[in-house]
Order: sequence, then structure tokens, then C-alpha cells
Amino acid sequence: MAPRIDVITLFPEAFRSVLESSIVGRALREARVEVVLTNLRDFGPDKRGTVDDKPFGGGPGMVLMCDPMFRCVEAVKALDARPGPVILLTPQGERLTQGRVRDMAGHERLILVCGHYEGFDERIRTLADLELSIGDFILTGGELPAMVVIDAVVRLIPGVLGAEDGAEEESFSAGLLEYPQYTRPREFRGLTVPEVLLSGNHAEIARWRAGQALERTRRRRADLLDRASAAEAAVDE
Ligand code: 4G3
Repeated sequence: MAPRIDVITLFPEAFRSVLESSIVGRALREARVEVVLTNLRDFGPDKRGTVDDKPFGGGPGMVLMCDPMFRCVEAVKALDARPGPVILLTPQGERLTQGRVRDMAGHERLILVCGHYEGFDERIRTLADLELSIGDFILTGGELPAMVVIDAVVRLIPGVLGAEDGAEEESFSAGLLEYPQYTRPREFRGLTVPEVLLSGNHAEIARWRAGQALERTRRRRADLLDRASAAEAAVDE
């Protein structure tokens, strides 16, 4: 059975672009994943669908209320028998990494919750198995972070990318940045392609690429290099 991603949001229509994008759209059409959007507003107490209120203690802005969110998460859980982690997208969460994306892709079900306004009632956090942040910046809502999670997870579902792309993920999720790539023409406005790539010597090409990936990582993202030292040994061979 295809994995299922539920999204709880006040702006379900915002997800159209991602769900209709070429790769995620095809995965949905081929039923390799199911994405179900639930509008939190449907769980508000009145006809308006009010889901926020003024903060106790005063202060600016509005806060998402407990009752609509609790009932919504409970209802969404009941839509499918399979269990799965409830994940809140918040700036206070653990940082999203490829490793956490891989963990999420291993679940048959994910329930993503998008916060809004100035935040949510602190008690809503008790619904979450995990809080995730896509980076140290504030957005107007959790929708874009949820779309980032959907895109990153769906591309890891077997069959979603071609076999070659899948293999690529294996080697470069080892923690190195990608090596430089080139295509025709061999010379463009005086910019040339490294000779080794035209040599046909596949062992030498592999060695060059590994060295480039390592060097690029050292220059741009030295923080990633601890995990990549194993790759260094391969280049030294
Ligand atoms: C909850 C996530 C939600 C509390 C959400 C703001 C950035 C991220 C929100 C709150 C978000 C992120 C909605 N902004 N970095 N905004 O992943 O203060």
C-alpha cells in the first residue's frame, strides 16, 4: 500500500503547486503516495470557522486554539488505520536534514501540521511526536515547510525517481556536496569542460568526481566533513 501523507492546514489550496509539480504529481497519479489535505477551519466551533483567539496575558497577534486542532488531529488519525508520527512544522523544531527525511520516508504514514498566526497554544505541542524546522527563519505559516517535507520525502519513495537518480542519492547522502557536472558543448563562451570527463577513462572520472566533491565540501561546507572522511580514503586509493 502506498504511503500516506496527511496535511492539516488553513490553506489547503496553497499545496496545489507542489502536488501538481512534475515529479510529485506523477508519483500521486501513479499512486506511489497519497496526500490528503484537511482544512483546520472545518473544525472551528462556529460557522465562520474561527480557530484562533487572543493570547492570555495580552500581547499582539492571535494564537491557534487547542480545541479545533485536537479534534482535527484526532479526526485525521481516524481516516486511516495505519499509525504515523504527528509532525509540527515550527521554527522551534529540530532541524530538517536528509537523515530525518530518510527516517520520515520509512513511515507508512505522516501527519504534518502547519501552524499559523503568531503561533499556537503551547498545549498543541503535546499532540506532536516531533517538531521540525526547515531552517532558522520565520515564515507566515508552516505550509511552505510542509511542502518542503513532502517534496523531500516523496522523491525517496521507491519508483518515484529513475533508477539512476536513486543510485545518486545513495552516494551523495554520504554527506558530500555534489561534484561539478557538464554537458555539451565542450566549449561555451571560452568556458571549457575538464579534460578528464572527455577521456572515457571511467575509473579516473570516478576518482576525479570524488575528489571534486570532497574539495567542494571542504571549501563550502567544512561542517559536513566529519561524516565524509570515509570518502577521502576512497579517493586516496
Ligand atoms: C508555529 C516553520 C508556526 C509557531 C513555521 C510560527 C518557519 C518555520 C509558525 C510559529 C513557520 C520553519 C509558522 N516559520 N523554519 N511559521 O520551519 O512561531
